[in-house]
Parts: sequence; structure tokens; C-alpha cells
Amino acid sequence: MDLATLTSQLRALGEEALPKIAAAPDLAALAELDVAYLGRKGGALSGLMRGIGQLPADDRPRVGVAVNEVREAVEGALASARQRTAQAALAARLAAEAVDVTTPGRPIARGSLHPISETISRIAEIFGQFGFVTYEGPEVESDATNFQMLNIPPDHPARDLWDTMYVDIDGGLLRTHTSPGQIRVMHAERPPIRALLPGRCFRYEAVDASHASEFFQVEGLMVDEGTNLADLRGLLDEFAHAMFGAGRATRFRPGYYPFTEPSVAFDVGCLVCGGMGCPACGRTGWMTILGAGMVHPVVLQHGGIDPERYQGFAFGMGVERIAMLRHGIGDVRIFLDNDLRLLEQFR
Ligand code: 2NM
Repeated sequence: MDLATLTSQLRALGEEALPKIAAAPDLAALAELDVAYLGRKGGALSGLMRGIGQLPADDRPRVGVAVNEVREAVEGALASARQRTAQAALAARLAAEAVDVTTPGRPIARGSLHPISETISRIAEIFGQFGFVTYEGPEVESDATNFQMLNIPPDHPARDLWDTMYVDIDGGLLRTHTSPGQIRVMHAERPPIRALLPGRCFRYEAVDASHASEFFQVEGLMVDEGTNLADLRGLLDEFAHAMFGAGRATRFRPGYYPFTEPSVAFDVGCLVCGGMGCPACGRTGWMTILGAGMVHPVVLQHGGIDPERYQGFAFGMGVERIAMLRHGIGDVRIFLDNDLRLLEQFR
């Protein structure tokens, strides 16, 4: 081996390695080329360096310089090829994982309030403007809270008004009205009280287009010093006008409830015929939308309120009936059918 041969072999090694490195597709290929050319044991450069020993001592430093030049060129090419490959890999990943932030979102299925919920909200909104606060009570009550506290003793004929469903535990029953919740409110609050009690109620009914064995009620209660029937009348007029239109006629008729004295029925001018008389109002021109009255002193006492100092009025309405009048729905059973065709009309 002489200097000229070794030098030309070194040059050939560089000329072979650099294009291969430049063409290497990925980091693994570069690692292989690194080992093939620069590897300490089997590498091509190490192989050539073994020839240095056979050269005359004068020539050796010059070959050393040439070897270093080739090694640096190969190392430099490997380093820049690694950088290029990493950049290409990053660019490929960015392209593959690109998110088009302008793509329209998937549509979200939009639900709607059930007409009963929507009607309760509207009722609560109107009475809320007069300071009434919404409360809720339990659906399972007892004979004491559902009847006795409300001035309906056992064996009283007024019990016939509420055909009751009983539950097996602790003499419980399903509340037939939300009034027992009003007794709870009286105990929990001090007058002045303005409470609204919406909720599901239960009665053992023969089910038809206007009767269901579960239904919703909203009751209101006001207790303060000097509260009277005129306050009730004025409040209910405001309610009727907000709910059914400002010009609507209203009237009080005598009624009967064991928990109020006096008791009234509150009518509005027929929402179908406007008062002329039609089949919808039984040709009377009036529709009853709720019952009300002055809370019986005994009921106030059961609520822990002194009837000598405080008076109260209360009212109760069937939510289904109000919702049916507002939306022209003809059959209560539809509210519990879970038929989306009903609900889709109220979006
Ligand atoms: C009605 C009609 C009349 C009523 C009475 C009470 C209570 F608890 F204060 F005595 N709450 N609700 C009442 C009065 C309910 O529903 C037709």
C-alpha cells in the first residue's frame, strides 16, 4: 500500500458515502451508514486506516489529515441528513395530524322543555314578579300531612274528593295535592310568606281525556298580617291577564275546600269563544282555571302560625289544564305518552 493508493481510496470512500447519506430515507438508514463508514470495528474508514501502518513514516501525517477530512465530511453529512430527516418526519406528522379548524361542528341534537315544565316555568315567572318563591315537597306524604293537617279528618265526607293511592311503607300515601308542602313552608318560614309549590300529584282516577292518575299542580300561598280576599282577587286577575291576555274577563264564584274558608272558583272568559258560549265552555262563556280561598285558621295553626295575628290565602291549579288551554291540546294522556311528535312542536 502506498500513499497515492490510500489517498485515492479515501477520496473514493467520501465520494461513495456522501450521496448515499444524502439519499437516506430515514434515521434507521442513516444509523446503518454511520456504522458502515465510521464504525470503530467493521467501518470502511477504520479498514483504510489499518493501511497507514504500512506507509513510510514521512507519509503518515499527511494521510492522517486526509482521513480526518473524510471523517469530518461524512460526520457533517450524517448530522445534516439527520436534521433533514427529523424535519421531514415532523412535517409529515404535522400534515397527518392537521386539524381544519374551519370545519363546521357536528350538529348537537336540540331538546326542548316538556309543555308541562314550560307551563310551570311560565306560571312561576308570573307569580315570581309578585314575590312568590318556588318550593318543592316530597311526593310521598302521610294521612296526617296530606289530610289531617289540612283540616280533612278521617271519615270526613270531603275525603271523597281525593281517591288516594297508598304505599306499603309506614302508612305512606302519594300526595293528592301539593298542599302538604305548604304546611312545611309555614313551619320553615316566618310571615310574610309568598310560596309557590309546583309538583306531581296522584289520584286513583278512571283515566280519560281529562283525567289522569298522575298530574301536576301548582299551588300558591300567601300569609301576612291583614291578607284578604281582595288581595287574592287582584293577584289572580294579574295572573289571568299575564297568562291569557290583558283584556280577559275574570270572575270569582263560591266554591268549597276544607282547607279554605271562604273558598272560591276562579274563572276566565272562555278561551275558545271569548264569552259567547260554546261546547268548550259548556255554553256558559266561562272556564274555571283554578280554585282558591282564605286559608282556614285551623290550617294556619297546624303550620305553626297564629291565626289571630296572620291571615293567608291559597290557590291551586292543574298544570295540564292550563297547558291544554294555552296550546290547544285536547287530551291529558298525551303528556305522559313520551311521543316525540308532541314534544317537537314546542322547540
Ligand atoms: C287549592 C284550592 C284552594 C291550598 C290550600 C293550601 C294550604 F296548605 F295553605 F292550606 N294550599 N293550597 C288550596 C286552596 C289549593 O287547589 C285547588
